[in-house]
Amino acid sequence: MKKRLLIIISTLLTIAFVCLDRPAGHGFSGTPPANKTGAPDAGTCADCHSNTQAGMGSVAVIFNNNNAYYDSDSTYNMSVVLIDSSKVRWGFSMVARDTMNNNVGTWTAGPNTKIHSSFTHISHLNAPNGIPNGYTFNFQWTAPASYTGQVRFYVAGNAANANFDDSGDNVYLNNLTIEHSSAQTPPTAACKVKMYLSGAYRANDSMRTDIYDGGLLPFEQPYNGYPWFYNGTETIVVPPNHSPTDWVLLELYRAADTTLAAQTAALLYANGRVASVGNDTAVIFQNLPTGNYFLAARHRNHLAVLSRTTIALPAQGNEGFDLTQANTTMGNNQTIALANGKYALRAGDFNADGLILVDDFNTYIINAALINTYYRTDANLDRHVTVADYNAYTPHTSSIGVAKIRY
Ligand SMILES: [Ca+2]
Ligand SMILES: [Ca+2]
Ligand SMILES: [Ca+2]
Repeated sequence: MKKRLLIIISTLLTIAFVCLDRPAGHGFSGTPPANKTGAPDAGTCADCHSNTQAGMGSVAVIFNNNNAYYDSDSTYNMSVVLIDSSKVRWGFSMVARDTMNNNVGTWTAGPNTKIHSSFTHISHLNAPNGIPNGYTFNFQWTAPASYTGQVRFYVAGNAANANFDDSGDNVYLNNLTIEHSSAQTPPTAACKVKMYLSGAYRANDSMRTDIYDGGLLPFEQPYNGYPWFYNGTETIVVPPNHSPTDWVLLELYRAADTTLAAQTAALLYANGRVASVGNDTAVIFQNLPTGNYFLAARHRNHLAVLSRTTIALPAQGNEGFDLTQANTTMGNNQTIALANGKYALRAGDFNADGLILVDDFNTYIINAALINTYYRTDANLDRHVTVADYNAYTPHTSSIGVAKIRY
């Protein structure tokens, strides 16, 4: 019973202490509450104090004597400079965010500063008072150990009038963007990709590997010619652990502006898995900045598709693109349902222009009988051009690929 009473008293004391942390009408001169930094998901000092950006002053972030770059795992001097000729008391709150708006790096407090909330933001401590015109807070920031790309510091500064009330204060917002040193290259990004080709699909979640098994798969990626003109040097040097179905060409487009960010040729395996040469499980994109990306998947004679959604890369876990699921590609009816309930790219775009039309038939009919070949009109990838390839093409005539990735 005594123990329970102690717990109740202790709880009441804690509540009282939390409330006292912000005495009515006395602002947050001790330390500010969390998430008042002006970052995209945060409030500002003006949530309590008046006059955002209303005064004649300013707040600025200084990074390492105005340096524009940082290196991984390095510590930098930083300052928050508040100026307002009409005020005498000073406070701020700041976070560092990557392009995905994650908190990044760690802080080291300096005079009159304090680190909060699992090191995610830094603020004033015991707001300096009675100092006219402005105040500069100094502290340090240490960059993440691994490549993080662009970092943005968001700051909210409070130039206060020391009237022991939220009124009469000027709140200023600013941010500073710092790039990663160009001397350090971005990391490789591993991405899971799964897709089926309707022409090569047989049954039981499996596609043909006749081309590779027949010794006809080129060792060098085949997308260097028209219409792709992809000049990658992906080459099979050591035989893969499993037989590939064919090469595919993958592209990443930036979510922000849908511009092309990266391309790579990779091997598609019988079970739909796509992996870079020498990698069993993932597609590797070299030198890919951190960001959100759409994926385009291209094959020599199937209709190219663009993912419906984006993912963040480099990925932390098993994130990726499973294009064998319904509604995973942009546009309507870009893929075709298979007997296993999964979806596949449509066979028959023999000239790979993003449309399956009569000119594809004309491409086919020029050489309607070829054996033991790696040829663009072999729609079912059995290494022969026969009427079976015409039959693989006909269900998909009049298919129109999404404009973004058509040639
Ligand atoms: Ca005030
Ligand atoms: Ca075509
Ligand atoms: Ca064939």
